[in-house]
Amino acid sequence: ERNNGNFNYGAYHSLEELYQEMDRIASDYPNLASRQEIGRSFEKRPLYVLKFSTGKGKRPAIWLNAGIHSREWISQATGIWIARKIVSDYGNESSITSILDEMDIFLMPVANPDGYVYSQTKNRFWRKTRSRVPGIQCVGVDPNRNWNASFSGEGASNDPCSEAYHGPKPHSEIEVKSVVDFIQNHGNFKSFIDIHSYSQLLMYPYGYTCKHPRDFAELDQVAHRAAKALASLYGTSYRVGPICSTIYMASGSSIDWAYENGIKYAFTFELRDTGHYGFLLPAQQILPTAEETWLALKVIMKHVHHH
Ligand code: ING
Ligand code: ZN
Repeated sequence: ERNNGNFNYGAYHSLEELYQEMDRIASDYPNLASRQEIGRSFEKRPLYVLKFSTGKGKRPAIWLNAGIHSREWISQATGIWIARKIVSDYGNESSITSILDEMDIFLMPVANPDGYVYSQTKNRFWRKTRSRVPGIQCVGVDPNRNWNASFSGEGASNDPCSEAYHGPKPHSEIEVKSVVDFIQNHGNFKSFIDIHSYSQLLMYPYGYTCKHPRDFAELDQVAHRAAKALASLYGTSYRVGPICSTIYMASGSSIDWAYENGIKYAFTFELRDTGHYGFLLPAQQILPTAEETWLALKVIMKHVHHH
């Protein structure tokens, strides 16, 4: 087994460095990981997903989504750390080994690459995509209001200049459409987990209504167990609940779309911290954040595997 080479998992990286590291993970573990291009961004950057699989065909699968909002850098950093963790733990740690013996994991560490490059080079606090529409001055759409789940309902904005602009139509953003098409073509996803920052929350549907989902009791119980595992490492405390009553009403989000399309185990994390550093979480917190988050993810993934 190779080491981590030059890649420092305790630092924030450029898109190019993250994409290179994804490639290296795949080439270090060719029987376990592969990097797939699922489309191109508005600015024509590749949209890369790492597939972790030990079998053939369309096994039941888990989608791990990070970096949909570009300024939430701890999300992309945690995503790439998880990728390395999966390949180095397979065959050495029993829970990830048994999950991957029967299921596939798809991990997208940078779901909004145009926004990430813009946040790294021009405006650190850029959240949206970088799409442009003729005749409209403001750039970008909130890619977590653009999914076809109560699209343009409460908790999204019609104003193209808003940070929560839902876009001209559902899946108008190629970054969103590419994931939707991939998941629908695959047809066997059991879980969709979207990773944001910040606020230390672990949430499940719905965002577009405060009505409880059909699977409320089960999702709430799994989320509480996951949050407990997360806290066991460094004491980081998370609040748990449906999006609507835990953070705010939000329509057109990825996990509401997943849940309404039959992917029952739909969760979203808001990683560290609770606002002291906010989006500017110091790099020294990347490794502890990723490690504690992994414990929560394993609780969820084990539950998905057993159900
Ligand atoms: N928060 C999320 C947002 O998109 C969220 C909260 C998550 C809403 C999942 C709906 C669904 O506003 C951040 N920080 O982006
Ligand atoms: Zn976000």
